Amino acid sequence: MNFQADKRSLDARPVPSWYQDAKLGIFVHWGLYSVPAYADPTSGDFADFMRDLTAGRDTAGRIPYAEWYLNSLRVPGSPTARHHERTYGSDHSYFDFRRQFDEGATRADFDAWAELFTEAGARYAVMVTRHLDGYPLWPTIVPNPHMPANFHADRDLVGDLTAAVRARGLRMGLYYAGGIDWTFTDRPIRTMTDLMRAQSLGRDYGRYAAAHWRELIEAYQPSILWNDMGWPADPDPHEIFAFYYDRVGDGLVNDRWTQASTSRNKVFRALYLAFVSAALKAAARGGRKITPPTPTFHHDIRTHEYDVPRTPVTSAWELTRGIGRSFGYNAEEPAGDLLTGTDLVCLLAEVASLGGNLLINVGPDGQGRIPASQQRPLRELGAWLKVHGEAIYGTRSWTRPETTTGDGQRVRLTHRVDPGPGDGNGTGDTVYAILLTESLGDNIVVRDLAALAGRRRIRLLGTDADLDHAWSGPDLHVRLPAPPPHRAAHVLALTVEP
Ligand code: FUL
Repeated sequence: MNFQADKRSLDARPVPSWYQDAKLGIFVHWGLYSVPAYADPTSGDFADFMRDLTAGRDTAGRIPYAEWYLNSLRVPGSPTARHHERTYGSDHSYFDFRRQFDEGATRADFDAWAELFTEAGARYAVMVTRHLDGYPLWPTIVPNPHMPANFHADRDLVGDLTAAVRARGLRMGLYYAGGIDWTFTDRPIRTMTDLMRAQSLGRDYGRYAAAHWRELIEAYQPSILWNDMGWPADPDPHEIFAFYYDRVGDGLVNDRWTQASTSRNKVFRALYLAFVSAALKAAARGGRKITPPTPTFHHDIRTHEYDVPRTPVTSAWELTRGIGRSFGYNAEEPAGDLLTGTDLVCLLAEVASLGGNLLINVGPDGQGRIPASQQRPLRELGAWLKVHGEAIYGTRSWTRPETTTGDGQRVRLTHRVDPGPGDGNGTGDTVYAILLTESLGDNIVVRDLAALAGRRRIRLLGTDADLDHAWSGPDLHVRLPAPPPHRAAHVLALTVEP
C-alpha cells in the first residue's frame, strides 16, 4: 500500500492492536552521558524543571536528567559544570567521553539485556539511537557538518541490540531526538525561549534529521518511531510517516513531532518567539503558567512523562519514566529515589486501568552494564506478571479505573472483552480487580462494583478454585479458603458465567 503524506489519510489507518495489548515496554537511554553518569541529586523532579520552564523562569542548568549532561555543562556555574571541572578538568570536553563509551560498548552483552527485558515481562523495547547530544549509536553514513568524520559509535549498537531483542520475541522501537541536536548549536537551554530557539535549527538540520530517520527505518524496520523534542519546520513529518508505513505495515508513531513554531517563514518565526518570550515574562510576573500553542500532526501513540493522566484514555497511550528520577544512569542518585518492585506493579496496574502502556526506562552504565539496583525491581515486576499477567496483557480500561477494598486499600480495575465463542479459547468477559496491598486476609470486601453483580465466576489469580462470594448492594464479599501468601498485589478475576 502506498500511503499519502497527509494527516487525514494517515489518520484513517487503524492503530495496530499489538501495541495496546503489549502493555509493558523497556526504554533504553544509553550514550556518552552514561560515562559521567551525573545529574545533581538535589535538582528535584522533572515536574519541578517543567514548572520553572513553563513559568518563564531560568532553570540554570538544573534538571534531574543525566542524559542532559552536555546542556547543564554549558551553563556556567551549574552543579554539572562544577562536577565536571572537579572530576575531569576543564580541558576534557564532553565528546572526549567517546573513547571510554565506545570501548565499554564493545563489551556490552545485549543478550543479557534482552534476557532482563523478557524476565521483566516486557513485550517491546525502545532504544535511544541518538539523544540530544547528537551522538548516533549506529554507523550512519549521513555526515554531521559540525563534527569530525565518522561521528558515530564504533559498534552498530542499534543493530546488535535490535537483533538480541527480536531473538527473544520482543518488538523493537527506536527513539530519535528529531527536534534538537546540541552539535548544531552551542547555546544551552535554560528557559522556554531557549528551548524554542534550540528547536529552530534550520533547513540543513531538517534534512539531516530526516535522512537519519529514513536510514533507521530502512536498516532496522522499527516497530515504533519514538521521536522526541519536536521536529523542524521542514520537511513535513508526514512524508516520513508515509515512507515508514509503506515499509513497516504494523508500525506506530508517537506524538512528539510538534514544535512551538512550525512556520517555514523566518520573519513569522522570529515574531512568534518574541511573542512567546514576552508572554512568558508576563506569566512569570503574575505567577501563571503558559503552554505555547502547538499544532498537531498525525500520531498513533500519545506520550506522558512521569505524570500519569487522571482519567482513562481510550486511544493508545504510554507513560514513560525512569526507575529513578533520570533516564540516563545517574550514579549519584540515592537508592531511596528508585522505584521498588511493588511500586512498579502498582504503577503498571494504574496505567493499565487507564488503558495505557508503561514504557519503563533502564539506564545502563558507561561499561554497558545495567545496574543491579535497576534490575531488581524489574525482575520483581516480571515475577508478579508471571502469575498475574492475565490482568494486564491484552486488557483495556473498564467503565471506571478504580475502587477500594472495605478497609480503604486502593483497587485498580482492568477489563478483557471475551473474543467470542468462535475463538475457541474465550475466557469470558472478565473484569480484574487488582488489590494494591501486599497482605490479604481471608475475607475480602471490594466496594462499588454494582455493574458486575450477578452471574460471575470469581477466582484469585495464582489459584484455580472458584471462590465463595456474596453481594451486599454494590459491594462484593469474597471468602478465601486461607489468607494468600504475600505478593506485590493480589488479583480477583470476575468472569461472566457462560
Ligand atoms: C524527554 C527528554 O528530554 C529526556 O531526556 C528523555 O529522553 C525523555 C524520554 O524525553 O523529553
